[in-house]
Amino acid sequence: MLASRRPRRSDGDELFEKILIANRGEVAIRVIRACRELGCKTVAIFSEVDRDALHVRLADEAYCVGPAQSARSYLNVANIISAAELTGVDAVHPGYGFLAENSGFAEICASHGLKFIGPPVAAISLMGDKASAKQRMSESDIPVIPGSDVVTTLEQAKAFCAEAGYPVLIKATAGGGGKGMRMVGREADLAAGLTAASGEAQAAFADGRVYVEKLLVKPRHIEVQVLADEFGHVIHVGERDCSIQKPSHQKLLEEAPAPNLAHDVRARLGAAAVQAARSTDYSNAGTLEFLVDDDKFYFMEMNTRIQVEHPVTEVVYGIDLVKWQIRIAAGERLSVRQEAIRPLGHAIECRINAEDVENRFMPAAGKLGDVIMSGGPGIRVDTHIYSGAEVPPYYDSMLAKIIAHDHHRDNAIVRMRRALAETDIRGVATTIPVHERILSTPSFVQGRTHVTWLREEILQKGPLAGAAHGA
Ligand code: MV4
Repeated sequence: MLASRRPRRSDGDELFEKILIANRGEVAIRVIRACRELGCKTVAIFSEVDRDALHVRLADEAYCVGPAQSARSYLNVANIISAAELTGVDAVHPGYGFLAENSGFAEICASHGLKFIGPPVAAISLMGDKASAKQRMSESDIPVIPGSDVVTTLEQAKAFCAEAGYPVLIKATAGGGGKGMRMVGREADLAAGLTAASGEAQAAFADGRVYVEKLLVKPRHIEVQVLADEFGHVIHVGERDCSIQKPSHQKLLEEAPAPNLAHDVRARLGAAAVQAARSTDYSNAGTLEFLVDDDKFYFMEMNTRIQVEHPVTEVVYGIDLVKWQIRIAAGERLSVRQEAIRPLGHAIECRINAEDVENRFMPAAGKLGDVIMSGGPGIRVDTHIYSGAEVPPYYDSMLAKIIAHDHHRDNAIVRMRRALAETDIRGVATTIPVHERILSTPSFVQGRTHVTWLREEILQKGPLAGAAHGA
């Protein structure tokens, strides 16, 4: 059945009537909340193990799209499109993960008359290929890390490395997230590095192409939030420092603004992000990731979705990014001018995952006991868990995000320590102990972290105090 849909209006006083949220967990709830405040009805989807999930309860309607395994439910395009048609929604919000950066899914939505709440298909595909993304940015005068083209022979790799100097980093064209990445310190190890990286990339992405970059030593990961409407108006909403990541390259703690960032570097990052979005005819929300080395920065990749860490930007800039995603997709013009985008204070987000930090962040599924979340002044908690809920082993292990906001970074840190102390999640091990350690480490308090800081200053320094949390 193909439900009739109202024509969309461009004057912005009318949004979608009903939106399907193609996701689960806290982000599904985040989107449902935005929809409700905008007056849009919501349709949730769920897998067989998510019947009692909070996103299902909070939506106006909910439909089961398959068994527990993501490939058969949250990634099941046919079933998701069927649910959208059956319920007569006019738009689909993909959240993050799952189908959010799948250009094929965005295309299928469009061909079924469903507005995909995200960027154009062409922008998703361009940025999904790390080599083409880097090339486009380079052509648009955005600084990129010195690197080779795709290397198909050892000789090509050797030629680049001899010119750039060791150490180098081999990266997968289809990669991102660190998969298929190999550091090589000398020419003698280059062949083995190429074989390993290419093999890993082939296994992970069915695409073994790799390229080589000069290795940056102790850079910071700083990303810039952009918003673009469908009429070519682009703004940036400041930066986030996401240098604190697990060995698997998943972010653990993020903050806005980035501490100790020179004014001119901040301004140049913002301008580069806007230019990058313009050069790809971008629309909707997106994030430009950069590696920052003192006063130099380099484009790393662009995420064509709303990100997990978007709340730190929201609280510091007083802007609802998810509502803007929906408004932009509905054809509204961005009414905010760049000059009006001003940060107020500082925000830190801690990701509370069901993981055993002592056991290399091993995911910990199971039935939760009592769950007590924090709150009070300057604390926002985005979560889908509740006392007695099941944490299924099939999905991402993130249970909650605690966001602490205050006028100054030092106070935001104090506030986050208070929130972590109040939080009591029984039944599974969580990342709370590692956050407590991070927040009381002097170099963090001084704002002197970088991408290898967590490993060097926290994980290699022995067992965590307070590991008695949880189970
Ligand atoms: C790098 C780098 C140093 N030099 N590239 C890691 C995942 C992928 N997105 C890119 N990554 C890196 N690329 C060059 N040329 C260091 C990293 C890196 C990293 C980057 C961001 C956040 C955490 C990281 C942890 C280790 C290495």
